Amino acid sequence: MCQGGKKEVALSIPTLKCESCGGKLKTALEQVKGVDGVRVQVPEKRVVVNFKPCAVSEQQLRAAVEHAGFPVGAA
Ligand SMILES: [Cu+2]
Repeated sequence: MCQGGKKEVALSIPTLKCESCGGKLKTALEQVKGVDGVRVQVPEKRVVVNFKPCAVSEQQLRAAVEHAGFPVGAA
């Protein structure tokens, strides 16, 4: 059972420089089970992810971003 809500996290992506990178990142995150929504904000160099914390952890989201080739920055 997957109950108990939704969470939102903003990850800082220092190497996010254009919409093309953003598209790749969005696609990678949308494939992760438990992810409900992805908003890529290129000017702010960050991605905001809505997810179900019972299905996927913030750590797993970071790993997915890094696996896609984008190191996650601090805060
Ligand atoms: Cu790019």
